[in-house]
Amino acid sequence: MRAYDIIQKKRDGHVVDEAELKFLIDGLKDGAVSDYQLTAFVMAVFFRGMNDSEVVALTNVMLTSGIVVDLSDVPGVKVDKHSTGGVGDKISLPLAPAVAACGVAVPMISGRGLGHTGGTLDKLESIPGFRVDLSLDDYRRLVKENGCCLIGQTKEVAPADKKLYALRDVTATVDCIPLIASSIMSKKMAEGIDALVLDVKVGSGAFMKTLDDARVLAKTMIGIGNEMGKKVVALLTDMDQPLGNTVGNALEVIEAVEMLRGKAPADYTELTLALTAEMLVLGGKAPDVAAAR
Ligand code: IUR
Repeated sequence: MRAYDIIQKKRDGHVVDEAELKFLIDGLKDGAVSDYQLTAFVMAVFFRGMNDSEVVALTNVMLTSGIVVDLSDVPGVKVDKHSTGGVGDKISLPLAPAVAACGVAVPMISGRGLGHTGGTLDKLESIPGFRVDLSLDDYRRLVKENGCCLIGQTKEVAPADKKLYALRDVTATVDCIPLIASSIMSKKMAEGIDALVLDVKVGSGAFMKTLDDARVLAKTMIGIGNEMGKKVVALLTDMDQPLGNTVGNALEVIEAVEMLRGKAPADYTELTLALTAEMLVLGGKAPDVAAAR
């Protein structure tokens, strides 16, 4: 196999298979494939796209470049939530403990701010002394003990995604739906979850500016999850204005605490309830969303 032939195949609009994707991704690690070859391939994907089987294959190659956490000794259905990123989106902070308090375990590997959007880890770190760099062993233990744990992506989780994302970031290939979907899902599938709720933001403050694009991204991620044996639900939610009344790490933590006290703005409260309810249904704690709420 040669990187040249795989790049040419995608450049000319043909379908590549999992072995070819694995050759490119693994080759980057051991030096057989150079950064410029992988980025040429990624640019070809940007223009030619990927079909459903290619997106699943790419996700699988990135997922299996690292550790897939085994949480089988944590009882019950494990459910996470992922947001595609917005402004003032501090939902994970009250959502994870609220869902855990209702008896569904939430293993959550969160991200940093990306572009203009904030990251859950950055928000948590505005609490003096709060550590997000826990090991996967601590993560497993805390999910078991507390019912939820939020940590940052460790070097063992989807390392190929980290490398590929860094290359996309400097080659104008971030905003490409198959690459976004496989990047997000490779990390989510490594968490040890059984089910996932996606909050796909749409609007001027989101990466997806139109409902059509948001729907394609949501369907692509649902397809990947289902193909990997997970239940996945997606809500398309408004990001034409910030969520809640605060933007900024420490301010958002304060607003999240207010939320847990029942005193948060209506939009923030509604979306937290909507996502929490979906998670409780997936976790088997309620027959439907109305009962879960
Ligand atoms: N979040 C990810 O994990 N990957 C991506 O490509 C984007 C957001 I955009």
